[in-house]
Amino acid sequence: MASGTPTRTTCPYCGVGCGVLATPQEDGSVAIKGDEQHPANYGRLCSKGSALGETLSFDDRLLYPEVDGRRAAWDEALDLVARRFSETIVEHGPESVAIYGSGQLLTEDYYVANKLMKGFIGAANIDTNSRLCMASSVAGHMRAFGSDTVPGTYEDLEEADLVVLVGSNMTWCHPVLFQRLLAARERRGTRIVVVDPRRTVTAEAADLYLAIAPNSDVALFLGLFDHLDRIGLCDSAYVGRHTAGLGEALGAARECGFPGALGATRLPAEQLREFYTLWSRSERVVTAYSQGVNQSVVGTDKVNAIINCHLFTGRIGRPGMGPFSLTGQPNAMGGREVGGLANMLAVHLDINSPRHRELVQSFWGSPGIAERPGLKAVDLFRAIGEGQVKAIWIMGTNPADSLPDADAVQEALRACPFVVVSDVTRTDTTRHAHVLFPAAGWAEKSGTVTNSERRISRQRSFLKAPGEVRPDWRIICDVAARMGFAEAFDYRSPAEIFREHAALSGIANAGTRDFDISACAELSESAYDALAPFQWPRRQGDMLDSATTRFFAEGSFYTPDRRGRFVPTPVALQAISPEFPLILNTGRIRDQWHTMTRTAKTPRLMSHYAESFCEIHPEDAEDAGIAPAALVRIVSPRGAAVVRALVTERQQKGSVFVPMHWTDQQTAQGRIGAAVHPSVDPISGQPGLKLSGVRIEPFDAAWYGFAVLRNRPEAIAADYWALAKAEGGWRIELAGTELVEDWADYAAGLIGSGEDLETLSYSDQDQASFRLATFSGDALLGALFVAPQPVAVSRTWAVEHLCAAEIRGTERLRLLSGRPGADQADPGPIVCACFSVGANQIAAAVENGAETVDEVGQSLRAGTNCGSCRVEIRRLIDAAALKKAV
Ligand SMILES: Nc1nc2c(c(=O)[nH]1)N[C@H]1C(S)=C(S)[C@@H](COP(=O)(O)OP(=O)(O)OC[C@H]3O[C@@H](n4cnc5c(=O)[nH]c(N)nc54)[C@H](O)[C@@H]3O)O[C@H]1N2
Ligand SMILES: Nc1nc2c(c(=O)[nH]1)N[C@H]1C(S)=C(S)[C@@H](COP(=O)(O)OP(=O)(O)OC[C@H]3O[C@@H](n4cnc5c(=O)[nH]c(N)nc54)[C@H](O)[C@@H]3O)O[C@H]1N2
Ligand code: SF4
Ligand SMILES: [Mo]
Repeated sequence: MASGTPTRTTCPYCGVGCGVLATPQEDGSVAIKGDEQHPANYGRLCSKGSALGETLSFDDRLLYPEVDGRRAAWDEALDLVARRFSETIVEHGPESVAIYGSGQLLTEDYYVANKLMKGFIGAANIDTNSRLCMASSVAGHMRAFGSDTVPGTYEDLEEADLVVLVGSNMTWCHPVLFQRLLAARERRGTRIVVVDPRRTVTAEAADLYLAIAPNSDVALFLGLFDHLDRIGLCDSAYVGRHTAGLGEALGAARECGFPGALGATRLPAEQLREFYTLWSRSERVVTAYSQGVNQSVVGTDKVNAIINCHLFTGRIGRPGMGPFSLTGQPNAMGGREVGGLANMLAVHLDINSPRHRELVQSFWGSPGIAERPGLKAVDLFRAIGEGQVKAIWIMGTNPADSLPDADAVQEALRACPFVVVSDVTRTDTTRHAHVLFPAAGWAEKSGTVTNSERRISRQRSFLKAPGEVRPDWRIICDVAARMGFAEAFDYRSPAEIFREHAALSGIANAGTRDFDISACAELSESAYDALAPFQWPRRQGDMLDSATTRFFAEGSFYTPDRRGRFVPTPVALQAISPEFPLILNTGRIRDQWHTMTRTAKTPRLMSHYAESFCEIHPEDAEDAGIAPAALVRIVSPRGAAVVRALVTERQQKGSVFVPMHWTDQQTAQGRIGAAVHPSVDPISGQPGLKLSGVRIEPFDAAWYGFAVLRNRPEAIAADYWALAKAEGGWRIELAGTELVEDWADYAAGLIGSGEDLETLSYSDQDQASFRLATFSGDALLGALFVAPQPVAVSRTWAVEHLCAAEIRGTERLRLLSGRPGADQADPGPIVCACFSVGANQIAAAVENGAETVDEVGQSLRAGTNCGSCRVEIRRLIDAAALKKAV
């Protein structure tokens, strides 16, 4: 841990699972670099990974346990949780308590949480946010393969001739893997097809973009299946030897056929034909998919519709081909391995099998084992609301924002007799906690995670834990011990837990189950410390440096007859009520991670989008009377949210898109989860987070405001606000439905006041135009701009004043006028977060002759680090070229 020594660890964000070198510096900061030896990223990092060092401050960390909102000793908090859980179980049975975990826990944390609930409490009410993320992929894999197996590897994306990205905004969500794909395209001319109802940056990088109607993926792939059959592309040797169930599945495909696919997807016929031809002619094809597939009420069918086409052509498990589920969270895969979902057991054993239950029970030496699946996330929170579940322990996830019908979730938590939350910081969920456990964060804890290609990597601590925080595995074991299970939870290190997990994976396995890492069952502490990234399986006797692994090229599925299954997937379209006629689609943006508890701490990552927004097609905006950059209210039968309108043709008519990220911590009414419907896929239990019926209406603003502030305001008096960290302070967007009487007074409340401060202000007759800047000595303390329409002040330029040591004379007046002078360039909205390069700077570089993304990079460095803004830079170059042409 000495300063200057890099620690090899793994990025805590997405499922790409990049290796990171973290080096603590003398001044207390941490230098972050990509690990060139890690096979996921070979040294690259994206904007979020690169900014990890800026998220490690302790300022808003939870440092001590709390009971009912007051600081408590560990013993008191642990005793209370153990006692309340035990009492609730005695009084109401084991199914009256629950754990809600996360794909962001480490495998070792996850393993002990699952062991406690299924093996010692004896019920299966442990579910996780992976239910919102990977459940449909898991269910689709189980139906087709008999196991939750991702057959391929990242190299397949580089060795394919065609990569189809279905419901994946890979440029922003799996950026480093996407850069690997683009590099492969440079080398071998890979064709990329993107299937997404929304024209994303990924769609713009594609060779063919299919803007399908929302949720029509099943029909798209049924049409493909039918096409493959018609042109005789069945690999009959593979199908005959290794699969079952073709007849019925093919029946469904024939029933749909080309006309069915055409009708459902609403694509032009020639585009559909082009896609089918491309797919059929490319033996090396990878169909990679993410939440546009999983987060649907027909998500499992989408997965199987894709897998069917690969089984039919035998294009699976060989280099450069296969279906590929892109995992979201850093350890969603590890969570599945330990059996963290309510319908799984452990190490890919089946909770419904008495033999498997008996294996696990005797291995654990547990008093009784869960005999049936527990409640899945959406049902679990409903059961809390209805009073069936009376004690819940939430770890490493923020359901008050991220579950659908999020207001009902908060109601349920409010009504629940006993809520425990383990987190690193305060969130919308922690405000409901009776007991709050301060968890060690990324930099302070050790263990393992598994990425999208089944690669297990070490996470290693490199900072001393602050305050009294403890790693999650330790907290769980401490509670388990106090519940009377001390012996079974007597672990001294994560290595000990990992060994047990590895040993369990080998029990009665002998190749009958995919997940087997029993070669690691005897790892010493030092071997665990030094463990290099490896892919499973690693069976007993396997070499520690065994080559890349793939599954199913020669069949050997994990069904009872070892045959893969075709699954019939009939077309089912979701009805939309006329009262809520627009489809609300939700998802991610490049620089934020989920509910922003870490990424919102860095100004760099807040500069790409500083507030939430709703992408609306121009015609829908006009129909609803919503002007660009105005505020829009999104209303569903469940709840509502208010965000900025982003009117754009990238959005197809009839749908709107809102990022999932913003919470009550950053904005007034921006929790989009409140408007999202809780309907789920009946097979996987995964909610259809990409499709909710809504209507949109203008937010009736009497005034709009924008302010830059040195200090975070204590209270914000506005019907709408969105606060973001900026270099040197904060920036805030404001709006109100009623005019403010005294703007100077209002500004003082926001910025601060005092005799030693100097204030300049300007106001108009109309009561809705006002500007004010307050200076403390030579430096800016804050500035407020108010207007009857959305405030037209360059945000980047205004924010820069917070860092200026000295602002005097005309510069002060210019700031008040809200316009940069001729000698001061306005960088424009930030495009490249790594080097803070704005759109205007890029436009100027293009004006000065830069014609390609690389040339822009040469003059500004933009796009030369993580590369995830390169598509946006391309878009700006094209726009400038178009402007020149007309
Ligand atoms: N920057 C960033 N990266 C992340 C995360 C993050 O929070 N921020 N989170 C990580 C996690 S946990 C996950 S799960 C992944 C998610 O990664 P992705 O799945 O790539 O991201 P999303 O934005 O959720 O959704 C992907 C796309 O699905 C599209 N879509 C919506 N409906 C449909 C449909 O019916 N059919 C099709 N084909 N597409 C549809 C949406 O328009 C959207 O562009 O990202 C991971 N990476
Ligand atoms: N509308 C809509 N909703 C969605 C989605 C969507 O696309 N649309 N996507 C869904 C998906 S795919 C996902 S994965 C979820 C993600 O949703 P969440 O899991 O709710 O989101 P996070 O913000 O990642 O929450 C992680 C929490 O763990 C805390 N934390 C970080 N490290 C640690 C640690 O080591 N220990 C502990 N105990 N806590 C820690 C963080 O501070 C944070 O509060 O959201 C889902 N919800
Ligand atoms: S792509 Fe980015 S977020 Fe994902 S693991 Fe790599 S550095 Fe982290
Ligand atoms: Mo996810």
